[in-house]
Amino acid sequence: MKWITLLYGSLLASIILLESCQRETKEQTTQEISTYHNPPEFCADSAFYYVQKQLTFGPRYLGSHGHQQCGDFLVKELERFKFHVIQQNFDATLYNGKILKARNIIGSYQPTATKRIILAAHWDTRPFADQDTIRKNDPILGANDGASGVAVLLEIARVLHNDTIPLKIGIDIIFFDAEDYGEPTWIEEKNYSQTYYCLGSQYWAKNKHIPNYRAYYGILLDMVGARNATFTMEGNSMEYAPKIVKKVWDTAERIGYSQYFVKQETPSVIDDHYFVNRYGGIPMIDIIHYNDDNNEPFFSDWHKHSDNLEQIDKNVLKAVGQTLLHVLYNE
Ligand code: AHN
Ligand code: ZN
Repeated sequence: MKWITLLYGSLLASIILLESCQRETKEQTTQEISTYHNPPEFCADSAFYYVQKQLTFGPRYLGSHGHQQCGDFLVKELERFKFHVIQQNFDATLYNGKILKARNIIGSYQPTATKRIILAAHWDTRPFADQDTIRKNDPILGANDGASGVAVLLEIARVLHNDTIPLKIGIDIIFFDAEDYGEPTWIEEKNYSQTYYCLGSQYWAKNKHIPNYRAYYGILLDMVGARNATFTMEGNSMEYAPKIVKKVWDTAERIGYSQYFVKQETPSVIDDHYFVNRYGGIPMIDIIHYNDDNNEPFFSDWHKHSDNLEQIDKNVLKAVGQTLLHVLYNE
């Protein structure tokens, strides 16, 4: 009985999405028609639905029931969109010496195309709320820190699958695991020789899912759904892939999203892209909600219980997703 309800639910969701989102029709100049390719529309309602859907699994930290369930859902969804899926299992050694099972999920569009672009986000969530004042030991829901990036990428997969004209380039969507199990703030003795964040990307960068795998460049999404988001030009992205930063920020500006994509350089962040650049040899940028107004580097609900659905703004998901589609369709 339950699967019938589920099937009916997703069917209903698909119908609603089909009605609410249609292909973009924009006025173009003659010159633009020959040189510029307008992509299909990124559906903000569908992306929002994907955030909601992930939250239904509960917190999704390593070892949790929600983590297992959500991972299975991501694989199924990518396969439904005819992406070729590889699950990369590995053992994650935590800051406390414990070892937990983890998996990177890689979905490939046009797996045989040689020119490839990586789109990535972490799919696990933080097991503690160490930036909060209450229930610091309880896991967070990670609507923005986790679910938002994954949601944008699932919607891109849906759009690519639905388009009648396939792109010539290949796209690899990588959902990195074990990004957010870094040592909690109450641990005094920190081991500065390594970070216990970004364990999935550290593993992938040293053990690619395909031998001799290469990509033209990569784009990482981290915390891309909160209202009033500001995506600044992050230091490591500027150091390793300044041209890609420029391309993405120029594209956002061109289509009217400069309120979110701010052309201002901000300090380096250690995130999954750092390890892909450093050990993986692939230039990768990070689109990350940076904001140090209140001495916190990221959005104000970062690593707090308030990182829930209420913080998510469809318009922000749309700005990021539509910008990415414009970039992809013009490669
Ligand atoms: C550090 O806090 C060292 N880097 C930020 C990576 C991160 C955590 N992204 C989301 N959660
Ligand atoms: Zn986090």
